[in-house]
Amino acid sequence: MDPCIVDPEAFAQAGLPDARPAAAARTLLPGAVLLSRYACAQSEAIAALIDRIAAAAPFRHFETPLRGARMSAAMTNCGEWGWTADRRGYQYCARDPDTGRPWPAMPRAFSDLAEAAARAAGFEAFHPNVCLINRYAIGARMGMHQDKGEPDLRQPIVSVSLGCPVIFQLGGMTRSEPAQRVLLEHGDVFVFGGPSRLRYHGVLPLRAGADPLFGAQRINLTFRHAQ
Ligand SMILES: O=C(O)CCC(=O)C(=O)O
Ligand SMILES: [Mn+2]
Repeated sequence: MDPCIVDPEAFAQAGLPDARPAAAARTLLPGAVLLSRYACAQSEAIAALIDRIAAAAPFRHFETPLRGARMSAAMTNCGEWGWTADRRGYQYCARDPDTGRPWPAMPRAFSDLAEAAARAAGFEAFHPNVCLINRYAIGARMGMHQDKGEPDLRQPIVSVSLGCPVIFQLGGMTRSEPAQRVLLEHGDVFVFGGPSRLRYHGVLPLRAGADPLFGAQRINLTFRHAQ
């Protein structure tokens, strides 16, 4: 084996932190940048913070306007605002509709990570005030959609993947344009803004697997500036 390539299994078995160096930023399309393994070093701290957030604002499967169907990913939020869905539509709310309480504050470690990733992808001055946390069980997916509910489209979206790998679909500005498939693995951070800010995107059903830290699921943190 090439001595520069670290076997992730060996690290997991030895119980050592994943010390693989982050690959260079890869621009997939103008404004769409993949930072491979960028969040690996923080993943245990992030997992603990997600547990605290979910204790105050539990994961739930939002109902949608599509004849009352529920999202297949379970969701919660932290930050000043939270993304929500119900039969009437999609909206940002300052309070968790299930508990009536404000969403848990966004941990500094989260906003620091998201801002640094945005800078690494070429977006200065990103100020996330929402972190939507998506939890995918095996088989859960997210259909093609645009993130267009945020008034300031100069601010990018920063998307952190943890746990089981998934195929992300990166499409065009219309639903019918063909999408490229991108493998998102544990620790990968995908940033899309500028000319890619309104690209359609989604994830294919999560395939069976087991991550050493997150088990048979995938977590996605989607940082946005809303309102
Ligand atoms: O899970 C992902 O990678 C994408 C999530 C997403 O697009 C969203 O929450 O709007
Ligand atoms: Mn999205």
